[in-house]
Amino acid sequence: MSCLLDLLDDALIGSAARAALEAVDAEGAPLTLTFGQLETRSNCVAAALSARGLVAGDRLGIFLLNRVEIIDLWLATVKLGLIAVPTNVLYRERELRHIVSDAEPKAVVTTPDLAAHLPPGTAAWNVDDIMREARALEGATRPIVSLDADAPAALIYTSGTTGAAKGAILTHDNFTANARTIVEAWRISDADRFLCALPLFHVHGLGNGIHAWLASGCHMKLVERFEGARAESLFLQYEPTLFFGVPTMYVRLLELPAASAVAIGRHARLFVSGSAPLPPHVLESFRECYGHAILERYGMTETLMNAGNPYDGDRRAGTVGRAFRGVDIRIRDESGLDMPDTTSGELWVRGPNVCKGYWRRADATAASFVDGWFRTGDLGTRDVDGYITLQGRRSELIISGGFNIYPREIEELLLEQPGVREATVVGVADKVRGEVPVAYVVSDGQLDDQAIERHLRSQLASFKLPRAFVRVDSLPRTALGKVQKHLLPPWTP
Ligand code: MCA
Ligand code: AMP
Repeated sequence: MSCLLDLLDDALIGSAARAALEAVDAEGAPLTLTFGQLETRSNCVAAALSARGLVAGDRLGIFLLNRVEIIDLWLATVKLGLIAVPTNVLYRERELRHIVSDAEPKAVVTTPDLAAHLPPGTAAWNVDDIMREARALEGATRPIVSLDADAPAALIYTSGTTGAAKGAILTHDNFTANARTIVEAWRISDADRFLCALPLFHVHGLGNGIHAWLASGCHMKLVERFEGARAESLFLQYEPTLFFGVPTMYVRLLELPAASAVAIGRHARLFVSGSAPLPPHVLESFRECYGHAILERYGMTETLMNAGNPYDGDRRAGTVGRAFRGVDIRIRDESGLDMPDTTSGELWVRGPNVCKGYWRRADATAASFVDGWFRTGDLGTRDVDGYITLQGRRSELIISGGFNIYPREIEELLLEQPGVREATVVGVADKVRGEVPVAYVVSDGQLDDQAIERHLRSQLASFKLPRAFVRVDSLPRTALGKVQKHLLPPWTP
């Protein structure tokens, strides 16, 4: 068991003079930092947070676009033993209210424009104020805090089938184990140049991206977000050797001119995909255009990384590869009995990567953890040679561009609308995003689509907005009243 700093100190202290990071500052000016500068900046930020009264175990919300200050704040929370609560910047007041009331952060660090989305009464701290205070504390040394490897480092909210998000309690040891696993499995070294375009409020960007960078001491370029239109110049200028993306990003990369793809592929060493299924045709087209087989892996907020295709050997399209070293994966039936190879069942996971449970949700924790195993809710099979193929989920989760959408949350909002008698939401295949949500509505009479859309937009992150509102006379239901979503009339754009 180890604390995150044990892992990160090789770079922060051991490689202090090395160039670590290229990003832009709050004004958009280029900024380069060494590992040593990251160490001293985060000491000052830790001192500023301490001066504001934060102590180990306090929760601190981080509600920011990908700015370099997230890294300072994250390292400061790690050093102080705080529990960070990184929050999706696309969330709106309703979604944030739940997280803030559940995690009870002492404060949420944000910017004035994003603060406007926080529920009234939230203690919002302006990130620029914190940074100003940190600069005034120049020379601050590391706080002296005795840290336990089993202590929570972050609460990351992930939706449940009820639509109410639950905070997965990720410990120092969870993050450390995960970083060691992927650095070893993907041979990440200080010779790498890592392009990070993933949002840092999810474990893909934070637990894999930031930690793989700091644990390996490689160079990272952090961009605010992935944009298809800017991807070509970004890749050609930075010449990354390493890229982590969601499938939507690879679909966008396939839109680049052939010569650029070849040039990008020539500099690259490894492309990794996760968070949603990578369509086999994307893997094949990418191999043809970029000369690399994307390495697909499988993870979850609650478990960090579970399985991956091999670095050497067959990266098999449509599979998520084998369990990582140190991670046990079993495929079991409803009663918890192991299924034979090639037979479908639910994936149960055990290992140092698995979170401690859900924050203040003993019921949900008890439902998901059985004798030290975590029930993922993902369905799949394992081949005789260990390769796992995911086949969907027990729940109705929709994954759009790598962001999760629970139909129930949208359905509940639709049912509050005047004139909506019944509503259901399904995921419809989409070439770019993988899936998009589409609503089916039974109405009492006239419905104003635009008014409904405006209302939903004010209540939900933009990626959850249904692509269409399809009118139906009734919803197909089982004798017990459950909606049979597969029997709904197909919708095409
Ligand atoms: C999208 N938008 C964003 C971001 N992404 N805003 C801020 N930061 C972002 N990262 C907004 C846009 O402003 C726009 O808003 C809308 O979303 C659609 O953007 P667009 O560029 O048209 O979309 P796209 O080309 O389809 O690309 C979207 C994307 C994005 C960049 C691929 O979906 C994305 O960043 N996905 C990553 C999700 C992720 O990291 N998941 C990891 C979960 P508007 O509609 O208002 O104009 S962790 C996980 O699943 C497990 C553990 C795992 O295995 O990793
Ligand atoms: P999250 O709740 O955001 O942590 O998303 C985790 C879920 O994303 C998993 O339970 C899977 O259903 C899905 N997922 C992650 N990686 C993959 C992958 N490579 N292929 C298919 N689904 C994936």
